[in-house]
Amino acid sequence: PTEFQSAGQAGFKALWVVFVIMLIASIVFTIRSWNVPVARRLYHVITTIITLTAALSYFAMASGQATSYHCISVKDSHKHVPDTHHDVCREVYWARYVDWSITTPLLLLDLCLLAGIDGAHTLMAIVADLIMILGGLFAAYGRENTVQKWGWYAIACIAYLFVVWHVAVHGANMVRAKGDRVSKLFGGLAVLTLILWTAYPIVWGVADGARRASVDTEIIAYAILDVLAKPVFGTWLLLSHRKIPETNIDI
Ligand code: RET
Repeated sequence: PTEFQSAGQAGFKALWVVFVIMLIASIVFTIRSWNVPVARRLYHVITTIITLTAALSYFAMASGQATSYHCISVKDSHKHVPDTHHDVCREVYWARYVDWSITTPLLLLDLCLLAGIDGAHTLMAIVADLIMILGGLFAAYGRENTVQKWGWYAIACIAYLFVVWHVAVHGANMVRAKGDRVSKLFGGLAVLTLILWTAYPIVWGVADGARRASVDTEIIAYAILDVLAKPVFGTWLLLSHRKIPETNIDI
């Protein structure tokens, strides 16, 4: 007997709601970018691209695209029939990985520009980030519940630690040169980012990996995280840097 795990009413509703939120955020960020000094307009452009990309990705998911069933063989839990398996076919929204591979490097770029991190470390952080996201994609389509799937998951988690090191640890050292006000803003945004980003692999492990949470629960969990990591993060950054001229970008 094959078990199918797919989105229901609640899931679709959440996808449409986040689509609208991302669209509104993109419009507001665009309008606000018009009267920002050129030296700081890049933050607005980057952040608008982030929410716009998410809006498109959510449109694809909400309209029923960008998903495919992925089946894995799971051992039956009945103790008296120890050697039987059944297939669990679950909807995997691959649009998320397209979205994340565009938006997470841009989120890091926002933080790197703010902290004044050099080009070498910025590029390394972005490459580690791409390995993390694409590792997650390979893990999501890993064939069995074994080395292939969880090996990619482990590689992605190690890449995530590189991201944290390059951006949070190195960034905290670099930002001091920009003074107290930028340091405080960077510290706040970095802590928010660290907490939110760490939740993603946990949701993934329970939902996509172990298949212990329903597809609707997964959609809602990612929806909350995405709204906090994109429009809320973006609003915080774009409102704060206006009052701090030391956040000017040199490129
Ligand atoms: C995966 C699974 C593999 C291990 C790790 C992951 C981390 C994902 C992260 C995603 C962040 C997404 C954001 C989206 C924007 O709103 C790919 C789930 C470590 C950190 C911030």
